[in-house]
Amino acid sequence: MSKETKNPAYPWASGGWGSLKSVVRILTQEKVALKDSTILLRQNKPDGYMCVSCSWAKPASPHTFEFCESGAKATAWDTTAKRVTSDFFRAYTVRELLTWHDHDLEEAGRLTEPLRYDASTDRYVPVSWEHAFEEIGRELRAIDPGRAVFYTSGRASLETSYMLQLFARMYGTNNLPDSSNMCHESTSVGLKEAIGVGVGTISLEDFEKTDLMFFFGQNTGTNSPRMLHQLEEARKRGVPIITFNPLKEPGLISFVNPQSPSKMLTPAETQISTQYHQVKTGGDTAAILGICKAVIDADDQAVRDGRPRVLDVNFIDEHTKGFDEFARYARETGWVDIEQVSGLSRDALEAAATEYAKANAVMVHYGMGLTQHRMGVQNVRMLCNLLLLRGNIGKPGAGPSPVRGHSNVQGQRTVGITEKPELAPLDKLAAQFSFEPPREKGMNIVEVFEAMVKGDVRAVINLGGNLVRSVPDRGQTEPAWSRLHMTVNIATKLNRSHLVHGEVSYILPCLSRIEIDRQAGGEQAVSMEDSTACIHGSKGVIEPAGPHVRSEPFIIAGIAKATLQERSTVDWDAWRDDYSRVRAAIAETYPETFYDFDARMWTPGGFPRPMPARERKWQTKSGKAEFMVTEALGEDPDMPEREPGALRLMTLRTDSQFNTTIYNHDDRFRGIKGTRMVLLMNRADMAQRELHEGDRVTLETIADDGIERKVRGLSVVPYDIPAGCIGGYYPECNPLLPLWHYAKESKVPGAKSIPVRVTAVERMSAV
Ligand SMILES: Nc1nc2c(c(=O)[nH]1)N[C@H]1C(S)=C(S)[C@@H](COP(=O)(O)OP(=O)(O)OC[C@H]3O[C@@H](n4cnc5c(=O)[nH]c(N)nc54)[C@H](O)[C@@H]3O)O[C@H]1N2
Ligand SMILES: Nc1nc2c(c(=O)[nH]1)N[C@H]1C(S)=C(S)[C@@H](COP(=O)(O)OP(=O)(O)OC[C@H]3O[C@@H](n4cnc5c(=O)[nH]c(N)nc54)[C@H](O)[C@@H]3O)O[C@H]1N2
Ligand SMILES: [Mo]
Repeated sequence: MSKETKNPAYPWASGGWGSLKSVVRILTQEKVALKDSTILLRQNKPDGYMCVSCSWAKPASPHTFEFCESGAKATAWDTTAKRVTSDFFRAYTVRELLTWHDHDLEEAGRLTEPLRYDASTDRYVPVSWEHAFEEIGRELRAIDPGRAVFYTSGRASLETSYMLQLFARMYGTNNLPDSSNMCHESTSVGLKEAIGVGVGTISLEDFEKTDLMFFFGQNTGTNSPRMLHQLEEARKRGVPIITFNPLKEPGLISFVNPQSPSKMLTPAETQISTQYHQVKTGGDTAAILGICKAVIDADDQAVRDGRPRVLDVNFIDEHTKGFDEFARYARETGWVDIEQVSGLSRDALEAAATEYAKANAVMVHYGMGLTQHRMGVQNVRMLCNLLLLRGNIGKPGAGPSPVRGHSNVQGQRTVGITEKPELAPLDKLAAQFSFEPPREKGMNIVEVFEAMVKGDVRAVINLGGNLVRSVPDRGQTEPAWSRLHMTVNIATKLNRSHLVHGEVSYILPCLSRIEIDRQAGGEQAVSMEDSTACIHGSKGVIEPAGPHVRSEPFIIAGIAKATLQERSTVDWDAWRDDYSRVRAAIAETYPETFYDFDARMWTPGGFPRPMPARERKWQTKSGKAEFMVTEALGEDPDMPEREPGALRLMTLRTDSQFNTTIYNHDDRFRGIKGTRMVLLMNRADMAQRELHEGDRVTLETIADDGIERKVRGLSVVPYDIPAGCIGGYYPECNPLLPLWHYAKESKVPGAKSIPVRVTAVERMSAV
């Protein structure tokens, strides 16, 4: 069956009954008792726990059901009744477990005991926490700190993150990469240069005041579904939504609120996007420049006609730098080039520009479709150009809105997790803790793996994550991982990165933040920052997964104390026993943001971080908001445009996964069932290669570095996707992504534009 018309295999709106069924299915699969499922009602509430799924804002007056299908799945996954105990590791060797699918490893259940790899039996065997800390500490002391790496996946709380960065720096390294290196680092770099803050400037209230929204490369229905509430409300006020996405994602087309009983009975859909532009992958810089060009042309015409200006000239004069040069560039760039690179017509882009010019307050939401490209930072800068033309930053209802991924990925940066020394308050830390922090730059994820491939990394401490699955170039990076001297994994569930282990390897089971965290100082709470830069408290509500499972702060404190010994000026035991002491230290380091932290973290809706750009104070090099002339229209220098048969592969998420965690093998919204080994392809591209639905193909990366990168057995699905662009799933397609194919200025891997060709074909269809 073809998937070319409007959501053919998923012909109804996102949300609705499909969503409810899917929630019930996972609660049953994970054996979460129905009475326990009421914990969902405490999700994202001021007195409850913050969802472990996405980072979307948590309103001050939440809906009764302030959770979504994705959040319910993530909760069920953590609160599962299934357990991995020492019996499990007695039953299976690591070699056997390496043959398991990612889904099956995590599906085995929650980790319950600290484990150490035993080479003589090829098994993980239980050890005491004291033994684990002592040996990890001893090993770390024996290593040059520059060759140890401390990775954070974006779930860890502000308290844990602050402890980890301080520990790493006292130990002697800024090697503090985090998941944002593969995600919104293009935002952190691009927005910072343009407007002086590396995060979005919008708040939830802005949704009530906006009169136009753009979406670029963000799949709301799957990845931040609670945001659909705000979109639905804005649509009711008649706010237009203009979307740019190569795929017609159901969640961006229409929505039935599964939590609104009246709508479930008479399933009225809310139309989400009022214009939908199927831009070519990597074509956004050109598309946005086209909109800018049309707006500037309209302004030129208004000047000639003596009509009111289209540009916000006062804002441009007072607040920005570089306008004249940018305007010249936009006027001089030809429509033919813009149309060719974006894959969109001048008419379509002018239609978007017409809406833009009418609106007083415009928000731009965006995600991985912009950031994970060779030109990822440039995409973000071009977006800022568009906003600046009409003063759409620092006024109600307007601003850039990078929709963040993991639930505290933004917050980790706020409290010092960064490999860039200039972004960490090193002088302050030095004075506060009387030590000399390292000043040299640490490694980001790409640099870590480049060094690892060369054999220059000795140990990796993973606070969450599954790097052998999530990073590029599996053919090189996975073997490099297995050559590490030490791998330490602090995790809730078993994954492949634990099995492709170093010589000394530990799995340390930690609490999920849905669980009650009891320490000597009583029950503890933690905090995190959402996508709109608001900081919230979070308190666990269910019993821990087992008596030997420990909190992340407990584990970091244990490793830090054992490693640093008498060198440490921190009383790690005291911090472990009472996290308000950690919060006091955070408040001392960052008084402007975190004053009175303990009390303010319970503010309904969270407390906002100071955000100079919201007040039109620009902490950029020039002290102004900066326009940027891009180097090129967005052409990817790694993409051999002239090679016949070259295709751009984007790697996608389904509604049944959270990054490398695979809940099941369906992609409900895109109409794919039971397999993730698919290739979404335009019919014209299929015809050109004489491919039929269901044929199995091999993809090969186009590169001239002599390394063969292939993924075999991808089943072809005809799909409504621009010609020359194809789609596959993350992480299955990661072997195709070269480590050197990343955004130039941010080093975010170009996961949405991998140059590939189809090689072998296994014909499954009767021709
Ligand atoms: N349920 C669930 N929720 C999640 C996650 C999850 O895996 N599952 N992951 C979390 C994390 S860490 C993150 S970072 C976010 C990710 O959330 P998103 O930012 O939405 O990322 P993706 O799902 O990778 O892809 C985004 C969209 O970009 C489009 N796209 C691809 N290439 C281009 C392009 O060149 N231009 C444009 N305009 N669009 C393009 C794709 O069609 C897709 O709709 O979600 C978070 N939330
Ligand atoms: N090709 C391609 N590659 C990509 C992407 C893409 O779109 N395409 N997206 C990139 C993005 S945006 C991201 S963010 C990265 C994510 O990459 P990672 O951070 O490496 O991966 P995750 O899948 O988020 O991590 C999953 C593991 O975290 C552990 N975990 C879960 N909850 C907790 C917890 O509360 N505490 C601790 N300590 N551990 C926990 C579990 O053991 C689980 O197996 O992948 C990137 N890689
Ligand atoms: Mo992410």
